[in-house]
Amino acid sequence: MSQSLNAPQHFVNQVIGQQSGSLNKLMPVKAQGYGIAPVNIALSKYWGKRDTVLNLPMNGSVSISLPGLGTETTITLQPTTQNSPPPIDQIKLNGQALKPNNPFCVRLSAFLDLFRQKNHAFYINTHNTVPTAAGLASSASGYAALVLALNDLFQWQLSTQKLSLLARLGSGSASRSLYSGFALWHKGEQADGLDSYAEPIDTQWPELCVGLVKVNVQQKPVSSTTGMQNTVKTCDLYQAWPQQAKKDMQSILNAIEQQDFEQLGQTAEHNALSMHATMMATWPPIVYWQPESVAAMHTVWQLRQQGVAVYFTMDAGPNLKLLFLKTEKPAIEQAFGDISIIQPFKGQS
Ligand code: 2P0
Repeated sequence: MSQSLNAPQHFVNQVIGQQSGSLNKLMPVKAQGYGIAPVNIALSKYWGKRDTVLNLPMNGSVSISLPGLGTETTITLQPTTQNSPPPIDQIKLNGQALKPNNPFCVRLSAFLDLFRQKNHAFYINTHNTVPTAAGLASSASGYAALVLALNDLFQWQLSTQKLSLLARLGSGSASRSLYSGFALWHKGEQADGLDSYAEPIDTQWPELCVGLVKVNVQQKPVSSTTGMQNTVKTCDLYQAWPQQAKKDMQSILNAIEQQDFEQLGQTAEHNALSMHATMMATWPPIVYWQPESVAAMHTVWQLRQQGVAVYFTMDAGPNLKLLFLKTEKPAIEQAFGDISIIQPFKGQS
């Protein structure tokens, strides 16, 4: 492998099996590639990178995917001529053509550079069924769907584990969105990043419900990527995070295995609040919460005092995700009114 390749390109070539002198893996085999992937909610969170170039996390994480919420993407190669100027991708998001200098396009095109022959431009048509950048993890489903679409376009026929590695390079949490149900993203130990991928956890939990409390679906003020880098750099409390994250991840895995809801809920809520504590102790401070977020937390705590087993988790945004079992659905609906309730394993038992 050439020494002149940058690290992400070398990583991609290793994963897709691109070797100099061998079959070109970046020649499309089909006219169009297609991919669809769900969003996922982390029960024990990813916050902080140990390698920002290969997008390697400081800690492992565990998630649950939400069926019916996610991203659907098609990708086509644009016709180009030999002497045409450098390629510019055309990107449509939710039916709207975006300008190439839109930050969404800049990030996507930089990722696509890893899969591009020099004069190739792509046409991407992507639809989210969750509000973009609203703390509902559309980048996770987005990069997972894109990698599936690339796998289809180029007919690599990669294992889901390898697709998870590629999705991770686009967005860390995307590594977990290749799966339905529970997924475990391994932190990995190797410097080359080839052991940091997600795997499915083969356990169903049909009674488990996730409630989406939408406080605000506007673009978040600080991206996760920037936020976690500032946390790693400036937050003294963060030193304690990787160890707690490891312990919480094990506790969540045990709770899933034992179907112990109290343990799952308690650990997930404590883990989320601990992550937010490191965000708040970052400089400049990162506070994703809004007054309505705190009000919703108090409602959850009051419900628990009344004997309703409900817990929450929160990501890089103001919205709460409630965790409860199906038996508590009427109490949750009464307290929160019009919230979306998803049963991740409904129909799969
Ligand atoms: C998670 N989040 O585990 C955590 C909890 C947000 C808070 O993964 O820089 O968009 O693209 O790797 O994956 C969001 O971070 O960040 C995230 P990048 P990503 O779900």
